[in-house]
Amino acid sequence: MSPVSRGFTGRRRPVADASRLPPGQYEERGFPVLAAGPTPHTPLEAWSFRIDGAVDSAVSWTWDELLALPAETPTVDIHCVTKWSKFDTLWKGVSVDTLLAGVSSEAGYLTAWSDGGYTTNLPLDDVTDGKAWVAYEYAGEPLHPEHGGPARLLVPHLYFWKSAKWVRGLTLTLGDEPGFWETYGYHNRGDPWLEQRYQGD
Ligand SMILES: Nc1nc2c(c(=O)[nH]1)N[C@H]1C(S)=C(S)[C@@H](COP(=O)(O)O)O[C@H]1N2
Ligand SMILES: [Mo]
Repeated sequence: MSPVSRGFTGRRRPVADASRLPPGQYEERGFPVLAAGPTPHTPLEAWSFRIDGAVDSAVSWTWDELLALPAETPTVDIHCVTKWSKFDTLWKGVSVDTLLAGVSSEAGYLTAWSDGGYTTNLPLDDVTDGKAWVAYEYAGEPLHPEHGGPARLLVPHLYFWKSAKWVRGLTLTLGDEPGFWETYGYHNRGDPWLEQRYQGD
């Protein structure tokens, strides 16, 4: 008589759409905070975003200049390597395509770097063609400092460690140079659908 919910125990509720859950992940309805260090607090007057490295000439934007660029409002699912996934997160930010539009480069990769020293590496192909943003709003509010405000990288199709919080720039590189977690054994690319959690996966 009473319906049995098979396969679900404890506080984990049934997944609304299991086909959106990559292998080994569970659906999280809260928004966990994960960081390897303390939350930096850079004043917006001192904030800038810079694209440099293997480029013909570096470009940078002040906070006001970033906000003046055309923005997008992606709704995306996010997947943390610690196994939580969160569906339908709503962001506002500038597409990396827009930031790279005036940049001429032979680079195949980039290192995103952040206030506080965090870095993560990505193939250029994983941040172009509408796949990544520099996001400064979450759920209609300015991005909370704990979640990477004033601005973070958002690369939702890869594990969330690639979405560098407090991001300040992208350094383009000719070769793939491991970032913070990648140096500690995490996978270089981190596709959640291929369960690329650690080197060798
Ligand atoms: N600067 C910085 N960005 C970071 C991290 C970090 O430690 N420092 N952690 C990464 C990891 S492992 C995850 S899962 C997400 C967590 O983002 P959240 O705290 O908004 O959930 O941020 C990523 N970006
Ligand atoms: Mo993570």
